[in-house]
Amino acid sequence: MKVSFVDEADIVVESGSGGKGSVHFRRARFLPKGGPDGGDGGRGGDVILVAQENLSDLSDYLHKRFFKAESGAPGGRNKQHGRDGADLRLTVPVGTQLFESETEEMLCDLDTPDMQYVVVRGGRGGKGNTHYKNPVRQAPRIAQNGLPGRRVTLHLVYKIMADVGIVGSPNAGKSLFLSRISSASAKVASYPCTTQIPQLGVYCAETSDRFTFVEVPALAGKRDFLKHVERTHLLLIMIGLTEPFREEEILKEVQTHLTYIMSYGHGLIEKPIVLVLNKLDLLKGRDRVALLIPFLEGNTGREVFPISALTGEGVENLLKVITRSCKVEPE
Ligand SMILES: Nc1nc2c(ncn2[C@@H]2O[C@H](COP(=O)(O)OP(=O)(O)OP(=O)(O)O)[C@@H](O)[C@H]2O)c(=O)[nH]1
Ligand SMILES: [Mg+2]
Repeated sequence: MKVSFVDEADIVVESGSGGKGSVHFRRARFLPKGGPDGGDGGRGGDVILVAQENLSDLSDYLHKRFFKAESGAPGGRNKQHGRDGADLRLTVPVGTQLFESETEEMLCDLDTPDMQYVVVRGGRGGKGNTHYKNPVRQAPRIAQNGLPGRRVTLHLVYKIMADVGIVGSPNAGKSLFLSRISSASAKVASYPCTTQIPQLGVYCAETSDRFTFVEVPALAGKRDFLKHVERTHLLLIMIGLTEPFREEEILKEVQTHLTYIMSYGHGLIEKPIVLVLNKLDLLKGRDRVALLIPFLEGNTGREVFPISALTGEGVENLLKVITRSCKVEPE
């Protein structure tokens, strides 16, 4: 199982320089003073970032930080054009945003597979001396240098592409729920904060629609993982119910999550958010849950769904609501 997850990286990219134009004169037998025939230099390579589907984080950019495209070759004799430098294509996971570090401006959001962005264009090749011949200058000894490549420092931020975000309390049963509805194999364990990095699972509905769920580490975690639910259509806040519980304490727990989501900003609090009370199977009677639901709904204005990730009770109903909500609000 992958234990590290790199969702931000800083890299420096540089396009290739253009090749030099050539100073050369035609040489042939019986032609002592041939005219200029120096070719142009080749164009430098571009640096292009490409969104690739099978990548799951930015760990490729953890150690190597500097990337340069190939420069163009110089022009040659006989008007030979120098070879163009090869473009440098750097792959990043789908969902990576590119920022120019200096200005903090977002250059591109690579949010669809195979989407590309040319960060810097290669320098133009220099002109060979053939271009400088004119009626008064028959033997130009000058040519142009290629233009230098451009260097840019980029800040990359990977934000997972998913339809539904699962946040909530440690040990609430988020991973068990995820593995119940998808083929994800997120580790499930009876201690808090088992999940240290975001976990993805794809739920295939009967209608053959597919929805991607992401579990982010419980909010008690050290790092801020909420960026990975920014792109979702819907958030689940999951709470594990264990007896004995007090209604006010559950409400407080829910409000802590809502406050955290609100203070994160980025419009998260405006998304549809539903509350999921898990571990229903552990409760002796259902009477108190029947009272807890309207109590929470009344105090938070959010819909509440009781489920058991273990037995599956209530899960189907919850999934119906989720799929409906995701289909109504496609981005
Ligand atoms: N009885 C019962 N146990 C559950 C249920 N859901 C989860 N559990 C148990 O609760 C513990 C925590 O489950 P996880 O799925 O790891 O919880 P989590 O929310 O992902 O936890 P962290 O990743 O550590 O925050 C495990 O021992 C699960 O077996 C449930 O519906 N009923
Ligand atoms: Mg977990």
